[in-house]
Amino acid sequence: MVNTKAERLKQMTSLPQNDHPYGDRLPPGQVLTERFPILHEGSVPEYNMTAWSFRVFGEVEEEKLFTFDELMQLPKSKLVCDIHCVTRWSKFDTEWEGVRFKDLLAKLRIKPGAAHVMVHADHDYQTNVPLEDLLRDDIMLATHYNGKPLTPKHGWPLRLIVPHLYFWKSAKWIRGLEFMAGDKPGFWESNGFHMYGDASKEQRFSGEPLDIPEDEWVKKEFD
Ligand SMILES: Nc1nc2c(c(=O)[nH]1)N[C@H]1C(S)=C(S)[C@@H](COP(=O)(O)O)O[C@H]1N2
Ligand SMILES: [Mo]
Repeated sequence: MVNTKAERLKQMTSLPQNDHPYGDRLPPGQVLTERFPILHEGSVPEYNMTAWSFRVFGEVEEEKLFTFDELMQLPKSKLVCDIHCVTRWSKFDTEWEGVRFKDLLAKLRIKPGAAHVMVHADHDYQTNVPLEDLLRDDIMLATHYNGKPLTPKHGWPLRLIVPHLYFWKSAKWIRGLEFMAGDKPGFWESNGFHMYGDASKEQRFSGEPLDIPEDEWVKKEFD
């Protein structure tokens, strides 16, 4: 009988769901939390902001390298959204501030064939999102949470917010966007997570066995 950690984990994360008192607002299989869990692979990056840069490359007419100040010249927006982690916690009404993806895109010259984006982040974290999804009004490169600059553990100085997909798509410590013609898996997507990750459709896994050690998967810290 196969009973690897990954198998058990898969069973654990596909338990029948409870009643949902929040209606459609709480996606299937999620549990509401008031706290703000911290989840990531590896260590929290430290930055010298004078050396920090943000690179736009791939299917673009012109590669670009932005300084943090240059990005901060773009229009600022606010966003209130619910977030949903694949490890089953959801948090309602999180408040972010930053630059909308759309407002950054307006400064770029993307090739017509670009259809997907690989979001590149420290330390060596990537996640893929269809370009169309990033055009929504609620996609943000966030600098602030709850009226304060992001804490290092939550992604300072810059993180992506993609509210409608599981939160692993909302990369912390982002350093670049690679426009691509075709889709490619990022870090978790290469480790068995779903290529798209729609929380409302419970797209947690791709169907491949997970090869992530359980202690890493369940490791949690809170602010
Ligand atoms: N760079 C980077 N970003 C990341 C991750 C990571 O490991 N590295 N983990 C993702 C996952 S799985 C989640 S649930 C959220 C957690 O964000 P939080 O720690 O602010 O709650 O960050 C996402 N962004
Ligand atoms: Mo996550």
